[in-house]
Amino acid sequence: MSVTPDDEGFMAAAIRLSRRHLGRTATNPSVGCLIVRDGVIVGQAVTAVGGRPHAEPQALAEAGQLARGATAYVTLEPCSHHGKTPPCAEALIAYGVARVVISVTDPDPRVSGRGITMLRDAGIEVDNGALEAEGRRSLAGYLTRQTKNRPYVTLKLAVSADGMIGRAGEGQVTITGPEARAEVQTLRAETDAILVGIGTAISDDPLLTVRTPGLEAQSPIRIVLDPSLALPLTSKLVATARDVPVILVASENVSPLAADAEGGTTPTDAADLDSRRAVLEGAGVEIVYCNPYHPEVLLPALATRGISSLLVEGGAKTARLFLEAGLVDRIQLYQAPVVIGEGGIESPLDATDIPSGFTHMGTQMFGVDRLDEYERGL
Ligand code: AOF
Ligand code: ZN
Repeated sequence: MSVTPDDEGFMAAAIRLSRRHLGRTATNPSVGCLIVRDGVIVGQAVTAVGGRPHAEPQALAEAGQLARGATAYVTLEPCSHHGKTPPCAEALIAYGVARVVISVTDPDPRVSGRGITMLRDAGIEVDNGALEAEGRRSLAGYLTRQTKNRPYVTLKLAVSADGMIGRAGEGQVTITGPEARAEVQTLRAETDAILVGIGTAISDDPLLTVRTPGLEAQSPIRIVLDPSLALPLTSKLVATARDVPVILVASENVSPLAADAEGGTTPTDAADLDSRRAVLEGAGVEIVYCNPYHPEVLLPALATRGISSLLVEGGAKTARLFLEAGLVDRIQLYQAPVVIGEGGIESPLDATDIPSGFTHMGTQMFGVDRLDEYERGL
C-alpha cells in the first residue's frame, strides 16, 4: 500500500498535534502520534513535556485493545533504542498494530532506519514519507541540531512602512499592533532561546519573556551578545535572571583568565570587570566567553547545551551578523503601516531584498500588520 489522501489527512492532524509541545520537550523532538481504526481515531498523543514518555506508548495506552489491527500515524520514525524508555517500535509491535505511516525518518544515529526495520521484521506494513515536507518543518529544530549541530535560526523583523525597525536613541518604538505582538509571543513560547545584541539590550531594556496568560512558563532562555559585559546591572534582564535564564556571550578578553594574561586588561579595568562579573553572576546571569561576532562558533556551542531553536529578535546589527554568516533558516518579516520618519534605524532587509535561497512560504494578516514568512530548505 502507499500513502493515500486519507493517510495525509491523519498525518496532517498528527503534525498539528505535535506542534502543541514545540519548545517544551527539551532535546527530544515533539512528535505526534494517532492510532486509527476503521477511520476513527482511537488514541492520540504528543511527546510529553520534558521529552518523555514518547508519543507512541501514550497513544497506544489510550487505544488499548483497539490498537490491534489499527494504523498508527507518527510524525517521526518510532525509536528502536533502549534509551530512557523502551523502544516505541517494540510497543507498536506488542499492541498488534497492523500498519505504521511515518512522515520523517529519524536522523538520531541510534534509530535512523532501525525503527522501520524492526516494524517490518515483525510483519507490520510501513509507509514512510507521508507529508514529509510539512513533517520536516514541524521537526525543524530537532533535525537542524541533529544534522547540522546548531539550532534552527528564525530571524524576526518588524518593519515600518518607510523601512525602519526603530528610531535611534528612543528605546522601544511601537511598530506592530497587539495582534502581531501576541503572535510573536506564541513564537517565543515555541522556541528554546531568544537572542539580541547589546545595543538592543541597552536601548530597549527588554524582558524577552512570554507574557501570554497560560504560556508564561514557556519563556525561552535569553541570550545577549555582549562583548565587553556592558549590560546595565539595573536592566530588567538582570533583575529577572533568576526567573528565566539569561546568558551573556562575552569576548574571551573580558574573561577572568584574560585579566591575568600578559597584554590583557589594565588593573583598573580588571577590578571593574571583576566586580561586574560578580554582580551579574550573583544575580543569576551566566556568562559564556565565546566570540560574539562568530555565530558559526556560537551556534554549535548552543546546540551542545541542548538548544534546538533560536529566535534572533534584534537589532539591525545582530540581524546582519546572522544573515551575512548564512545562518538564518527562516525569516518572519512583519510590515506595519506605521511611519517612523526622521531618525529611523534602517531595516537590514525588506520584502524586495530577501537573500537568495529563501522561498516565500506565505502571508498572513495580524490586524493591520502583514507577516511574510520565508524559509530555506532544511
Ligand atoms: C519516538 N517518539 O515521541 C520521540 C522520539 O532520550 P530518549 O531515550 O528519550 O531518546 C531520545 C530520542 O528518541 C530522540 O533523539 C529521538 O531519536 C527519539 N524521539 N521517538 O519514537 C517520540 N520524542
Ligand atoms: Zn520512542
